[in-house]
Amino acid sequence: MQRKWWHDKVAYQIYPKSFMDSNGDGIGDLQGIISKLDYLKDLGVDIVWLSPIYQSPLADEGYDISDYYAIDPRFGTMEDMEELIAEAKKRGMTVLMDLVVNHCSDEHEWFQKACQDPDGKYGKFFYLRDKDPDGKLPTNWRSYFGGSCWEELPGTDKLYLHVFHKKQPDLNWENPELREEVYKNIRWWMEKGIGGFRIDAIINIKKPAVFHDYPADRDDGLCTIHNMLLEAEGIGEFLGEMRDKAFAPYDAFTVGEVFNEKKNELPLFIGENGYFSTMFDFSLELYGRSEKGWFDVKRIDIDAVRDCMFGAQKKIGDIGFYSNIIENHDEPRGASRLLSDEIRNDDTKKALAAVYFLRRGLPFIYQGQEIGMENKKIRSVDELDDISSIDAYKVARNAGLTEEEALETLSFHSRDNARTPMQWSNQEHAGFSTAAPWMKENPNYVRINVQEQQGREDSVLSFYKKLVALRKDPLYKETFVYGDFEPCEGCASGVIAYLRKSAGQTILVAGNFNPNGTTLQLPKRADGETFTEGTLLLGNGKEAAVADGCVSIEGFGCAVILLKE
Ligand code: TEU
Ligand code: CA
Repeated sequence: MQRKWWHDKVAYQIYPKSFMDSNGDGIGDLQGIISKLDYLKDLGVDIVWLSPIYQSPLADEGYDISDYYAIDPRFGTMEDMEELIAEAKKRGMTVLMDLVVNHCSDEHEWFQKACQDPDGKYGKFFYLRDKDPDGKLPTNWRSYFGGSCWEELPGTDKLYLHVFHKKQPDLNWENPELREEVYKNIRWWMEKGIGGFRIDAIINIKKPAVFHDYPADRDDGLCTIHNMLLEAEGIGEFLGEMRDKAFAPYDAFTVGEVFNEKKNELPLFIGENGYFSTMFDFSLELYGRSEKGWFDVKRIDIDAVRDCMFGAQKKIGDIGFYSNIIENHDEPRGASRLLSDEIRNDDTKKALAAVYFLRRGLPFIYQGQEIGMENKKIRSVDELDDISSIDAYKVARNAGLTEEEALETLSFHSRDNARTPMQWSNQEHAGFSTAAPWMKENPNYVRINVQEQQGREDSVLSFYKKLVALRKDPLYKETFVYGDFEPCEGCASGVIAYLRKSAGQTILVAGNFNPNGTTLQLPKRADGETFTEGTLLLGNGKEAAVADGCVSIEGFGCAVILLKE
C-alpha cells in the first residue's frame, strides 16, 4: 500500500457551534476554536475537521448552506477563518472543511433563482417535477428527517426533491454545470490553504435514472430512501470526476461519509487512487438500526461492539484505511451507547478508547470524547433542537410509545446528545461561554470537564493523550499504523482483544469490560511457540500479566502489551 502523510496522524472533529464561544453570545465560534488550538496540540491532534461554518439558516445546524463562499456571521468572518488556518498551520495542524453538496439551503441564491424561473438555468440545478393535478407525488420516498421527499417549489406549479429536510433541496449532479460549480468551490477552499474535506452524505448524489415508487414500509405510505440508493448506479463517474478535477490537483485529504456503498465498491472508494483518501467505518453506528425508527433500534453490547470492530477490519484488510470513530455529531455519545449503565466508568471509557483507537486506520476523536462526555437526559420534547430527533419523537409516538418511552428513546439516540457544549470547566456554563449557551449544557459538567482532568494523571483525558502519543511513538508506529490486525479468538464474553503485528513486533490490545477478571489465550508466535512475557505499554491502572501463552486482566482492565518474541 502506498504510504500517505496522513496515515500516522490523529484527527479531531469540532462541532463549532458547541466547542467554544469567544464573544459571549452563547454560540461557539472560530475565535473560540483558535483559542483552543493549543489544547488540541497538547492532545496530539494533527487534523481538525470542522462541521459546517458556512453561511446558513442553520435549519440542520449548518448542513444547509446558503453561501459556500461565506462564513456565517454567528461563527465569525472570513478573516477569522484565514487566521484559524494560519494558526493551525503554525502548530503543524491542518484544517478540514465539511463539503455538503448533496443539497444546499432553500435560501441559497441558486434555489431562489430556480423558484423565479424553474425552466431556466437554475431550475436545472435541482430535481424538479410538475405537480400532478390529482395531487399524486412523483414518488413515495420518505425523507431522512420524516415526511415526503417532495415539496412545492414556492410560487410555481412544480415540486422539488429533498432527501433530507425541506430546507435542504437536493442538487442535481446529473447537470455538468452544477458539478463545475462544486469543483470550483472545492478549489477555492483548497487555495485558502485547508487540508481537504470531510464529505457529507455523498452517497445520495446519485439517483436512479427513472424515479418510481417502492413498497411502503410504514403506515405513512412512504418508503425508506435506501430503496432508491440501492437502485442508483454509476456514482463512480461523479466521484472520479470530483477527485480528478478538484481533489487531486491539490492532493487534498478527503474523508467520505459513506453509509451504503455497494458490495465490492470499497476498493473504488478508498483503494489505490480511490475517490477518497479514507471513509468512516460506520459499522458500530449501523448496528441494530431499524427501518421502523429509533425506538426500534437494538441495544448494542460489548460482544456486538467487538464483532462490528473486527468485521470492519476484516472487510477493509489492506484495501485502504478506514477512519475509526465511536461517535460524531449525528450519534449519541460513544461512552453512553457502547457501555451500558452497569459497566460505564472511567476504566471502561479508557478500555473502549484503547480498543477502537489502536485498530488499523485513522483515529478520529469527537469533541468531548477525550474527557468521556456522556448523553444527556431529555425530559421534554421542547428541549429538542435537532430536526431528526423531533421527527423520531413523532414516529415513536405514532408507533404507540408513551411520551415517557419516546423521551427515553431520544435520551438514548438523539443527535443532540453530542451537541451539548464542550465541558471545559466546572464554572458556570461549563466554561464554554459567559452567557447561556444556545443548547443547555449537560449538568454533569460539574464532574466531567477538561479543567478537572487536565493535570490528573489517571483521568480519561490523560489516557487519551498517552494513547495518541503511543500510536505516534517511533518505536511502535510501524506496527500501529501499518501492522496486521489479528483478532484474539475465543475470549470470554465482554472482552475485546486483538494483536497488531509487523515484522518482529507483536502488540496486544485488550479490554476487559466485565467487573470480574478474565484470562485470554494468545495466538501463537510466528515461530509456533507461545508468548510468555510482555511489557505493558499502556494500561488503566488495573492488573494485566502475560504467562504461558495467556494474558490475565483484572475486571474493567485494559492493556496494551508489547509481547516478547
Ligand atoms: O448525515 C447523513 C446521514 O444520512 C445520517 O447521518 C443520518 O441522516 C442521521 O444520522 C439521522 O439521524 C449528514 C450529516 O452528518 C448530518 O449532520 C446532516 O444532517 C445530514 O448529512 C444532511 O446534511
Ligand atoms: Ca460566539
